[in-house]
Amino acid sequence: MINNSVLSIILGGGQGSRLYPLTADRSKPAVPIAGKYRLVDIPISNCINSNIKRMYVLTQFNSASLNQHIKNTYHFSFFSQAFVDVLAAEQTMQSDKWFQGTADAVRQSMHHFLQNEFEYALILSGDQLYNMDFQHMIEKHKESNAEISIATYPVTAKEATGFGLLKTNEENTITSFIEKPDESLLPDWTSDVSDEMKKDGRNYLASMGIYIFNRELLVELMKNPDTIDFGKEIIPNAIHDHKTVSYQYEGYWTDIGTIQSFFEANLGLTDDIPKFNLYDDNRIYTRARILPTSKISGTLLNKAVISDGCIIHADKIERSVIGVRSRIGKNSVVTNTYMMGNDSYESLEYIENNKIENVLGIGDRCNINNCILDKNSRIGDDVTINGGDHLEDTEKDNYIIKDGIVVVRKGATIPKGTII
Ligand code: ADQ
Ligand code: ADP
Repeated sequence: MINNSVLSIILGGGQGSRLYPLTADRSKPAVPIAGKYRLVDIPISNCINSNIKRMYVLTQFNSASLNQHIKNTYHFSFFSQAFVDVLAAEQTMQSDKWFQGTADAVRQSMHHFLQNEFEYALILSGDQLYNMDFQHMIEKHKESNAEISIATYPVTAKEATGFGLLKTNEENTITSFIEKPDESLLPDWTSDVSDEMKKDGRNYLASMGIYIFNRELLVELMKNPDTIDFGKEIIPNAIHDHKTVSYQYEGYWTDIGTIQSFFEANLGLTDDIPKFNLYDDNRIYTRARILPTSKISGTLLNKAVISDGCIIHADKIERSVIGVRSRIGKNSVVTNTYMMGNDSYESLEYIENNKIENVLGIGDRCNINNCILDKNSRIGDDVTINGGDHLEDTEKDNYIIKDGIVVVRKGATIPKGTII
């Protein structure tokens, strides 16, 4: 039975500038993660696992790959009311129709939501890695007679300035809220957390950007066109007039909105016991591609996550995530790298007939370290890419360097012999 009282709204991304160049020509929810998924699969799967099966994904671009992915992945029975619909900002970047912020995105799409029956709107961020049972949060919301619930997570002082912070009373009602406070204000914002959290220095209660709103309240709050963001305006104003409770989450949760956090979250999947566990009955759904198994020859694999359909001859792959249909040539060494893989294969015949010098994937005798290789990129033979703090932020036609991570653009070629 599908839950008809909850409608899910997934905030699929602003202009995606922090994830540039991965968002250069695709919308943020379509960014590939973990070798075979896309960012949007995480919140959608959490909803499906929580038996919430009516979802809207709000995004700035209506990219072909996002629509194709959603259309090809989330098939529901003809008789079901379940759906995943993408709603994109309707005009160009220059136009003021562009979603100005999270609340504005919801406001501009409100007429679509109101065509559905629902009592509670579950508003989710599209760029977070976590596994959460939303039903439990909804039960707590109902039990406490709240009008708004905010999922919260204890964080350290170092992390705290990047989040909305809040304080609660004994009943978990939120009494004050500040969006991304200045460091100097932090001493006023500590919370009473469990001993275990205290031990880790996680003394601040952060908003996870996951909200439940009662339908009528959301309609009312969206009437004020001056409110642009949930964190900046809606929540700080609403807590004074409407019962807003904190739902403290205990599991693993991380924001993957920047190149660095995106990179670390992906490589974290190679840990012996990853914090985000894909090896679980709580499935993360994605498109079934029906690819052959991976073929690996003469390669030392250590902490490697290898997706389907790869052809690998490398000497070594270590602490790396290798995406679907990846090809890696002889005597190459790949470390600390997220290779997203390819959309299609390049046959030997095609390579020969077209005299392709830099074939899809990584060539022979390459050394690739601290790198993100976007899809369909070509790393020629004898290329060395050694990312790290010694490299300055750079922007080139075929790659960029951000926080020491070398990001090779989608479809770009790094010609043979290049040293970065
Ligand atoms: P941020 O993550 O910094 O803080 P924001 O950039 O507004 O907030 O993003 C929230 C979500 O909405 C993200 O998934 C983002 O991609 C998406 N988004 C942003 N602008 C959008 C737009 N114009 N249209 C569609 N989607 C858009 C928020 C809260 C904090 C909280 C953190 C937790 O404001 O209080 O602590 O989330 O990560
Ligand atoms: P992305 O946003 O991932 O970079 P694109 O907009 O290029 O992707 O679209 C990629 C989508 O098209 C994927 O779903 C991929 O599987 C599909 N695709 C691309 N090329 C082919 C192909 N030759 N055969 C089948 N599917 C393809």
